[in-house]
Amino acid sequence: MSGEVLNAQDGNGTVNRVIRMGTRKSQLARIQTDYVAEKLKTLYPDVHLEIVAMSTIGDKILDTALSKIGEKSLFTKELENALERNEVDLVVHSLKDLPTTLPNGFTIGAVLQRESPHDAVVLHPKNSGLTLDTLPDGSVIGTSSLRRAAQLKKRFPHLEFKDIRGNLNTRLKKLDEKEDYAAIILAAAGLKRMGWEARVSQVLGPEDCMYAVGQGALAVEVRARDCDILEMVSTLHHSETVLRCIAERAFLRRLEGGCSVPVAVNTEVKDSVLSLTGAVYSLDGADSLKEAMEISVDPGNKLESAADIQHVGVTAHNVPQCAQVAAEKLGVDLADLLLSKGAMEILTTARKLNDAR
Ligand code: DPM
Repeated sequence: MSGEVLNAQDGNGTVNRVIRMGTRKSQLARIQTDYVAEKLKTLYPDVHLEIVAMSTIGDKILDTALSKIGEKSLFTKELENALERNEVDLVVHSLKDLPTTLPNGFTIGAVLQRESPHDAVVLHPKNSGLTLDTLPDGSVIGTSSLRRAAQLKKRFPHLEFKDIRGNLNTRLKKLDEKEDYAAIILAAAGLKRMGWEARVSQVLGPEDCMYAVGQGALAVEVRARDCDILEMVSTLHHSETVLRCIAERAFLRRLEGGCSVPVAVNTEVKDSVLSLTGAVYSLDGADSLKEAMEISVDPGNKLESAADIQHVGVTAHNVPQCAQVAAEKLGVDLADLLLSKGAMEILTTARKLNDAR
């Protein structure tokens, strides 16, 4: 694999490898990739990094709600093609944009420490000082996330919800320069990375809006067989984030959910106990199922495990296998509990209604 990439010997006989990092062209994607590049540069000063930016389907189709495009891996396919053709060696993604089942031959080689996973309210400047509670009746909130709309419709029945698409810059512009939206909902993590924290008027806690699977965490996708790169990026793993995200992704995978279903989670690790709250919603939030479970992720808690296996697409040799097995089991068990209470009916109806919109 490494034979495909430029290798150069320097005077000391150490290998100066050129690592090509693939990224989407959006400003957020560039910022995220630069962030990972900085981390790698610090850890491996001899490695030469090159950044290759490309457009994806998700970037090209800007007028349709994400959940309506009906194409899996909206933001990832072109980048994976480049990875497969050895045009790049790794790709930095927002973990929440990565499907729970990756195409054969790829793996998530690093999950970095999570930023705030919560959603945030960004107000039209004229509404400064207001909250979702105090916005006038009929105020229009912009979001194309079925998950956000479902939870917030139920919690704030006086508000109305409308799709809004485009990258973060486009959305903020649509909010500020028109009168179409009273506020928009965005991930706090993305806003922070863009340096727009000052625009956050309200961060939504789990009682208002639980977050999406993987939200706030960065992931590095690599070729599963590229051991050199896999080992290199594995030093970026953040154990607690890895375990939380394995549980969340296992939950979503068991529910057969993609990026377009109203599924939300909340996770926490405390005293070696991983807890997961998971919920599914009808499109208007009127129907919902929510349950919570926890499991010990103490490395002393020996659960049977096969060595060297991926957990919902994640390869993390340096995180205790038994803890990863436990995290995956937690996600699957919680999904099974919700399924036994009728979660599939709620999701199937939501999917049908969304397709018919
Ligand atoms: C996914 C969703 C959205 C993105 C659906 C959801 C939001 C779509 C929308 C799966 N991916 O959250 O329920 O608001 O119309 C996305 C963002 C980030 C990663 C932007 C955002 C940045 C935060 C992060 C789009 N993907 O959610 O505000 O790294 O988690």
